[in-house]
Amino acid sequence: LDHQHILYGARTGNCLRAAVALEEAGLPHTIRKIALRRGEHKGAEFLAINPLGLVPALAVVDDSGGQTIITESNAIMFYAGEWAKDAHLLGVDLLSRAQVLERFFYFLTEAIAPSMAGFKLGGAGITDGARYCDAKIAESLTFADNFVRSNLFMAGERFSLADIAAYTIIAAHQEKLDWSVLPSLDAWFHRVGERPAVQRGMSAFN
Ligand SMILES: N[C@@H](CCC(=O)N[C@@H](CS)C(=O)NCC(=O)O)C(=O)O
Repeated sequence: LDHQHILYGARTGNCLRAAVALEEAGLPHTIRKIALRRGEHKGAEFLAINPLGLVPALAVVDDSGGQTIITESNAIMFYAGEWAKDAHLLGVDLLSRAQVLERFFYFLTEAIAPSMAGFKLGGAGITDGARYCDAKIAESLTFADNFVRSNLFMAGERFSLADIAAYTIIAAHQEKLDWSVLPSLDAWFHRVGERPAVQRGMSAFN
């Protein structure tokens, strides 16, 4: 069964995580940029794809032209991970999968969710709240140095969805971290940043 994949998005953390996951999975897709600044995501054409008016959205188009839309960046990441069994983005067995999920949800709940909250607080003029979120994110990311002290990657010796979640949020906050005390995280950040699929995904919406 041949499916065509179209990723709708913009250069934001949620879209980049989805784009990197598709690239690491080796899942062929086309990119369709949505101009957030022009409000394209609130226009009728995009609302027909995602009525929430949010990116990313992945269209899975079948041979007869019917399409299924997957929204939520993390659902798109799991789709990519399941699609490419050989890429082992979700671990290789029950235990390694649990370890991938443990680290994936660490970055999602301890850094990415606070980052979304901070962004919204900042937009609402609640700058103390935004600053508090930023401090929490820096603390969580600093702790992550421990995760890669004796492993190549966040959930062990294999690259996984946990590394993708970590990489995009760390890239967004890299100027707020004291890298002099994060030697393992620094080495990991370069290791991941050198992956061609990560580079392609990170520049998908340029
Ligand atoms: N929970 C969603 C959040 C999606 C989301 O908030 N997307 C942002 C860009 S990162 C967006 O479309 N913002 C436009 C708006 O809020 O008007 C996900 O993880 O995909």
